Amino acid sequence: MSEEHTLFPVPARLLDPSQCPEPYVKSLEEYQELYRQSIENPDEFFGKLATDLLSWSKPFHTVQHGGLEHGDTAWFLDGQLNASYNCVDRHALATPDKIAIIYEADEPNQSENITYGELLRKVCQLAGVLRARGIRKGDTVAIYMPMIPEAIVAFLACARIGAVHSVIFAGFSAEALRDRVQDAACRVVLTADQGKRGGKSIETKRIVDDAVKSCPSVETIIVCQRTGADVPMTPGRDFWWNEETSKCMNYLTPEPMNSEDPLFLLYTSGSTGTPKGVLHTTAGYLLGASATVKYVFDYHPGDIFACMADVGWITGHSYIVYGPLVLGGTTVLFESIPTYPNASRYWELVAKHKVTQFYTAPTAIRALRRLGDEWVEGHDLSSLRVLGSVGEPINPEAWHWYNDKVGKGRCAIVDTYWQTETGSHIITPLPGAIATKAGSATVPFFGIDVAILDPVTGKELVGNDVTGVLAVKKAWPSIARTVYGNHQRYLETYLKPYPGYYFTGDGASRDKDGYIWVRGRVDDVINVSGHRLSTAEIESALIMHHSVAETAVIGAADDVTGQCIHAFVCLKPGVSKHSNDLSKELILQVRKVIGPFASPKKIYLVEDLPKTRSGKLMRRILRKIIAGESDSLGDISTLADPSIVAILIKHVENS
Ligand code: 6R9
Repeated sequence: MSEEHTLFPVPARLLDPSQCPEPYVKSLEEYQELYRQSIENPDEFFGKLATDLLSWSKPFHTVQHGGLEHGDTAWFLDGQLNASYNCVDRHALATPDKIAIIYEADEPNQSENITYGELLRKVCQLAGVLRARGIRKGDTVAIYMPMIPEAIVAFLACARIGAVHSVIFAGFSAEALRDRVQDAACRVVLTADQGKRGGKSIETKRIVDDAVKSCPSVETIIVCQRTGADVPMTPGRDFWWNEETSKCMNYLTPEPMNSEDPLFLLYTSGSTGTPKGVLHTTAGYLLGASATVKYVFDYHPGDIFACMADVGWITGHSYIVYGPLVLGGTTVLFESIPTYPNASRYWELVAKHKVTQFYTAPTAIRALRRLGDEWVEGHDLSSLRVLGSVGEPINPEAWHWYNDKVGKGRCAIVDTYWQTETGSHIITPLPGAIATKAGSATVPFFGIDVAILDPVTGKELVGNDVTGVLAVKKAWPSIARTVYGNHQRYLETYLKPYPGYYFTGDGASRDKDGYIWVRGRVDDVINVSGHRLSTAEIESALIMHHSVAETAVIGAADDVTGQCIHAFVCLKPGVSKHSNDLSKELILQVRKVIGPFASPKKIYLVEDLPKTRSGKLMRRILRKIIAGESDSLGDISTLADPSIVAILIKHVENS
């Protein structure tokens, strides 16, 4: 039977009160009733949720205003709150000795626990440093840090004083960092001397130094000592984290923020070459992140939540930092990689810290599955209740392996579909309520009015058994409010393609049982190991190389990384294709401009690219050639030079 027809019921163990805490939502009927309320009466539903989950220094009067039609969504108007108060103070007051962060360092024997009491002091002190450097509400602060507890402290210190943080994934190159710091005119960069990952050192501070050479907005760099390496410090600009924080008071009053005040920016890739700073605001975002930790991960007091993402991506923002901490939970911060020192690392981590919710990406699951079951066997994984997947569609083989070998058939698998722009999960099962299917993100979360649209007419495809593009009909609390400095781009990317809807950029089907299957991007965004990249961004990196005349980047299927990058490159006249190192140089070029995670897997040095007579590149043809579907290229008569196709096919076959 195909995966589409096989339903996996909620594991009986989760509904047995002698084995597990009672799930917040316990049956399909209960989910359906709550979902109905959330759609029919969102003011009441989200008004109550926001009062239950968040602490307000001034209550809100209006639950929601504006929406998708005009791109002016606003939630919890007139309310005031502070994210760091919600994540730290109130828990530090109630349970100061409770562990907030379990830091699982690169070397397994260097773990460290941080209590809510300690976290409050660290956050206040760093907030004091930022204040002393002149940072005020609304200023932008860049965070370029390895996966160490101070990274979380950095998020919360910014939030405490109302500064807008912009975290840049520490795998980005100096040039990529520079562009993002410039775009938001960040005044401070919070960083570390070096990073540590899989036993290797990363020259974090040197990358920052390189980047800020052309960032006149940067006045201050605060450097945390991760390894104690000797790094250059520029007097008057660079300061040691510990020296500065030790001069600050243990307490600093949190700045009261309006619900709609910005909390952070996070750059993500779209269809064009320049990344956009997606902006999230305070109350709606915090509500989305915490409500999904509560309901989607069924997080109960005492649970140990382990999200394996990097804090540099949205998954880290919502499910390492804000979601678990708003709930007063314990979050695991994992600095290493799944295969260091060996492929049991994840499972040792689960056993050591008695993890209850574990969250990773299909690419990691596939890579570990390939290495063999022996790495999972023999570890005590009995604490696990919920296993999450995120970042890309999960293929059934990986889903089954996760369910059988890791979950032993006793855990709920939650395949959570969402995006940087959605802030929190929008399509996902709930552990105690929704039977799953291998590869389907299943059903919409509360308040998400999902629509599948005909891509051409934009008409909503109602009923089941339909395929089209995935959209949402109504604004929800954690939807991004704008693109930093470019509201027009926000409207054009998300709201104008299908007026009245939020457009996700993904294709999807709703099967005959009403389950949603997300198929992947329908735009020029590619997904490599769950990292979102735009083809245009990689193309513009390649074109900066002096030998390159023209290029076309394509996402090709890959067994481990989901997609990988193939680049077709036409060289400038006079440049020899046979220079041995040119392909290597081009790969280095991409690493330099974007970062190692964007490296092309294959480079084809070709004479020409398939273009229409009007000069439009036909990527579809390149995609088909790479997929080995040269026999179904479709109509190629519109090409300026159809003979190029046979040449390209030969080229790809021979390489
Ligand atoms: C959270 C995150 C978003 C894109 C999204 C889609 C893909 C994420 C998925 C999934 C199928 C899932 N995606 N989760 N596709 N099933 N469970 O990854 O955010 O980096 O912005 O990427 O990732 O294509 O549009 P982001």
